Amino acid sequence: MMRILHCADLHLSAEEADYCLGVLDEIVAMAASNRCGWLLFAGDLFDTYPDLEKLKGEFRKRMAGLPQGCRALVIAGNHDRLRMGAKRLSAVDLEPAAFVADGPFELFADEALELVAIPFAPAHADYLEWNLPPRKAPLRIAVAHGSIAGMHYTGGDEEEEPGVMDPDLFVRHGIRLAALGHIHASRTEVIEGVTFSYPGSARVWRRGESGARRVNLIEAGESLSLSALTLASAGQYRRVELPLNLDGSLPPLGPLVEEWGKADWVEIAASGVIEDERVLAASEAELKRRQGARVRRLELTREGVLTLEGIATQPVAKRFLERWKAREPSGGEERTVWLKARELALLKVKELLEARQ
Ligand SMILES: [Mn+2]
Repeated sequence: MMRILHCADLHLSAEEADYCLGVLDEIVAMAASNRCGWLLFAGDLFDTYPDLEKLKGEFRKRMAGLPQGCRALVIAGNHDRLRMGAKRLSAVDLEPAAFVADGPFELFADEALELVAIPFAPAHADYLEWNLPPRKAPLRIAVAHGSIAGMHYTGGDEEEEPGVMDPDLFVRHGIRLAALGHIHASRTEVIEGVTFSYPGSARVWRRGESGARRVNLIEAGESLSLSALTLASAGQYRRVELPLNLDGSLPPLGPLVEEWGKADWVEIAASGVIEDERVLAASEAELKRRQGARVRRLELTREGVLTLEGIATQPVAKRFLERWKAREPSGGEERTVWLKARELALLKVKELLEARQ
C-alpha cells in the first residue's frame, strides 16, 4: 500500500506568514502520521514570486523535516510566477523538494509509481507530441495546475488565467488519477476512466472560500482510494448577514461569536436603510476593537446599506415606524421579511418626498 498526500493552492504569503506556515506545518504532520511516500503540492504554493523569495527558506526547512521515505514534489502554478520580473522560476531551488517550474512535463518514476508533473501553462496544445514513455509501473498519477475542460465547478475563479486542459491529455498518456490545483473549491469527477480531483485551496485565500479547507489522502494498493482530510489550522470563511438598526448601529451578534475560531475570516455583511453613516463607522470600530483579535480577519462589508439622512423624523415615516415596530416577529424568515419591509417602505417615503419638492 502506497500513500500520497495531495494538497494545492496554499498561497504562502509573507504578509500572513504565521498563519500560512502553521497550515504548512499541519500538512507536514499529516504526511508523517499517514506514513506517506509522497507529499504533492499541485501549484500556487506561493502567493506571488516575491512571497516565494521571502518564504522559500522556511519551506525548505520544513521539507528537510519530512520523515525518511517521504519525498516532496512541487509544481509551479500561475501565482508562483506573479511579479517575477526578469527572474527565472526554473532557477529557484526548493531542495530537498523537487520543483518543476517549466514544462510541459517531467516524469518521476520507480517500480511502484510514476508521477507526471505538469506545471501551469496557458495551453497544452502540443500534448499529442509529448514524448512521454509508455507506463511501466502499475500506476501513473499526474500532478497538474489548471482547469479541466468539461468539469463543473462551483465558486468563481473568474479573474484567474484559466489554463484549460483537455481530459484527453490524461487519457492519452495512461494517467489514472490527476492530482490537481487551481480551482479553490474541492471537486472530484471521473471522465473517461480518469479521476480528476481538486482538494481545494489548503487555506482561506479570499472572500467566499467557505467550508473546511482540505487535502486529499490517496491510497494506492489493489485499488485506488481518495479521502479528504480537514486542515484545522486553516480555519474557515464565515459570512454573517446583519440587518442594521435604523440609526446605523449594529444589533448584538449574540452567541454566533462563540463559533468563531482564531484562524477564521469573518465577513459581516451589513444591510438596511440607516440614518447616519457615522454611527455605523463608530459601531464598526467598536466591533473590531472588541472582536477583531479573536479571529484572523474581521471585516464589515456594506453593499446592502443605504443611508437616508433624517428619514425617521418625517411624519409619514415616523407613523410607519411606530406601526412597524409593534409587529415585530420573534425570529426566522418572518423577521427577515419584516426587516425588508422597513427598507422598502422608507425608500418609498424618500421617493414621495423627493417628488413633492
Ligand atoms: Mn490558486
